[in-house]
Amino acid sequence: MSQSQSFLSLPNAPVESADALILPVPYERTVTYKPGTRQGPAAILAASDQLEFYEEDAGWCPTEYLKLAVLPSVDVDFLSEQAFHDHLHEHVKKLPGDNLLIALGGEHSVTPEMVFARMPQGGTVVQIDAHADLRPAYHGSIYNHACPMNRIRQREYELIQIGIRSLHANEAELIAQDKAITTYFDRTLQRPAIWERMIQQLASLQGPVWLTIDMDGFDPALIAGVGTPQPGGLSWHQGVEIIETLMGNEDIDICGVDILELVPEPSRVSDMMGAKLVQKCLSFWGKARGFHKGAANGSQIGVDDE
Ligand SMILES: [Mn+2]
Repeated sequence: MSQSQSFLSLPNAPVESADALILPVPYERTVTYKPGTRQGPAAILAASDQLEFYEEDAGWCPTEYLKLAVLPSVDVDFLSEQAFHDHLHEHVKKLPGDNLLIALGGEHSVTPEMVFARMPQGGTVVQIDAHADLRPAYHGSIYNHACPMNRIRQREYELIQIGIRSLHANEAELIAQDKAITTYFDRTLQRPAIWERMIQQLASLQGPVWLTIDMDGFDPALIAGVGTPQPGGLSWHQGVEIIETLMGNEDIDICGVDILELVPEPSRVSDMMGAKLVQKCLSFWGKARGFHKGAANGSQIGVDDE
């Protein structure tokens, strides 16, 4: 476990003064198909070294103004699943607030405790995913990566699912019955009117919001590096539009983002996509909150980028 990981190879700001925290959570215990997601956070950070400081969509260099801190990886070495999840909760609860938290996984089971710790007042979870992840238990455990959104609903968070294309009949029934779950199935999103309705819903959200990005929500032709691939899925530009819409909505308080289930692969396309998703979040979030009008004292100041 590296103790000095960084994003864009930039020096890490002190945690207390950082505008954005990046938290590696290399947890892999319950995955069922292709292993390797424990390597996800390190691969995303390594790929970030190849990004430009300039972010072309919002048209600025986020790190010219934002101070970043990549935190040491969360300890994942526990005897029981519950012990790990309890630890994760306490760990995240101790982090300073009033910043953008971006967690890097690791498997999808890590989302609920981070949401509970960071968003205790309730709110909305927006989930990009191929799978509904609404099983009450799987292989005998509520902590399985097939279950996190069920745990979210048990605590009464509203749930918006985007890109779903694989689920159990019981999950389909739950979606049909539960008024607090809005599910945009992948195939219906191919219709421009449905896509637009989804974007309008995100643009009109208010209050605390958590964005959880399971990388398998994207088209596996684009990103092969996921543990449980499914045909279909979001395009890169659709994913960016979702992030831009949420981060640019000033009526919502982004309590956190997680980018999960990456399994690094030799082409590094998937790793780069994870890194660029982090950069898009930083850029749209920072621009919408006016950092570009503040002092240029971000992490890249004094760093040679030629
Ligand atoms: Mn998932």
